[in-house]
Amino acid sequence: MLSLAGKKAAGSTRAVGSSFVRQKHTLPDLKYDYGALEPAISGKIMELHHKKHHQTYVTNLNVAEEKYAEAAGKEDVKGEIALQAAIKFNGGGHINHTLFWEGLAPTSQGGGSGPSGALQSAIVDQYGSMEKLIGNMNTTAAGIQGSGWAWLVKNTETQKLDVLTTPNQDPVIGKYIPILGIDAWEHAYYLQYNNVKADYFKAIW
Ligand code: MN3
Repeated sequence: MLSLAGKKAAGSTRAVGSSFVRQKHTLPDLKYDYGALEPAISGKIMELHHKKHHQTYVTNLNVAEEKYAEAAGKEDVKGEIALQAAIKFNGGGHINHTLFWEGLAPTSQGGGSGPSGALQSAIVDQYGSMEKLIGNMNTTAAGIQGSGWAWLVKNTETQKLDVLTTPNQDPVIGKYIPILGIDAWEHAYYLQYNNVKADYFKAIW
C-alpha cells in the first residue's frame, strides 16, 4: 500500500543512488517483509520484483559504470556515448525502484494512510481531495502505453504538485522532485492482476 504518511511537504528532497565516487551500487533492503503488503501486492511479486528485477538494474548499472570509466580512462568518447543508454536505463531502474520501495508500507507502518500537513493541504488545494488525486494518478498510470511510471512530483518552478509519467525506466529529473511513484510495468502486477492493471492501481493505495 502506498504511504504518504510521514512525508514532508512537497519540498522534501532525496539523494538516491547517485555518486561520482567509484563504488558499487547495491540493492537496498526493504523495511518490511515481502508478504507484508498482501493482499494489495503478493509476496511473490514483491520478492521477484526486488530480488530479481531491481537487482538486475543494480548489476547492469555497475557493469555499465565500470565500462564507462574504462572508456573515459582511454578518452574513448564514442565508447562513453555508446554506454549512456545503458546507464540511463539501469540507473533509472535503480533510482525508481528505490523510491518505489520507500513509498510503500504495510498498514502497520502507515501504508494506506493519507498525507498530513503541508502536503495534504497542497493536495486538497490543487486536486480537491486525496481521492481525486488518486483518481487522477490512476487514470494517468492506466494511460501509459508500454512500460513506465506514474509520479506525484513537486514542480520547483511553479512550487506546485504535478502528476506526470516517465517512459521505460526514465527517472524524474530536472525541475521535478519525485514524491511518490507507481511502477506501471507489467512485472509489477501481472502475476496477481493479469491484464486488469486498473485493479492493481486501485489496490496499491
Ligand atoms: Mn519494476
